Amino acid sequence: MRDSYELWLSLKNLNLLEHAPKYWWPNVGTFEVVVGAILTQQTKWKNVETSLQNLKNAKLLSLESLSQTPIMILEEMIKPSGYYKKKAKVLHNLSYAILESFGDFETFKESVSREWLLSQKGIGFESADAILCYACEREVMVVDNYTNKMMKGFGYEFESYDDLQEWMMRGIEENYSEISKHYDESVSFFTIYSRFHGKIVEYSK
Ligand code: 39A
Repeated sequence: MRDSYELWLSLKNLNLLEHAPKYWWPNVGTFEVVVGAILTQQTKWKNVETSLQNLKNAKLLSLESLSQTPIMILEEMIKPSGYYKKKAKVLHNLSYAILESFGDFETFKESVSREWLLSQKGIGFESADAILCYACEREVMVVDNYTNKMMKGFGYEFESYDDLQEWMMRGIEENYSEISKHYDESVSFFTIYSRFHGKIVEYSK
């Protein structure tokens, strides 16, 4: 494989996202994605869906509620997605920090930086980029263990998360005109990156 465009093309031909939401992650652009990005660490997506539903049923799936609800209650709600004590603290602290630094979710979406996210306890590269891409609709591609494993299978090894991400995004940027031929209307990098990551996850599963 020469570049990430070749991988994109092979995966695109498999129609892996036929039944998925437009940008693969459900409810893109909402606070729910921030919560999902934390809960999905080291667990299956099915478990994340159960925890999200618990929070929704209890009317706790909002910035204000998560920052005010006692951590013990959050722990009960998110138990299905594992590491619930750590994740409840991260969710509580992150919600509080978003409100304190940005005032509301819309302002957070428009102005948060990767550096700000990475400076929050419990947020690593993958969670930060998932929030930037799927919650804030930025032109960022998430790379994860699945991406790393897949690339290893093709004989590529990367020294860091950022090196792998740079390689994945460069192949798309350099072949944008070829990629755009697969779409009727002009396609955004946000659309390509959000779906490309989704295709890698769905294929790997
Ligand atoms: N591992 C995952 C997922 N698997 C997922 N979906 C399926 C929809 N999302 C959104 C995040 N992480």
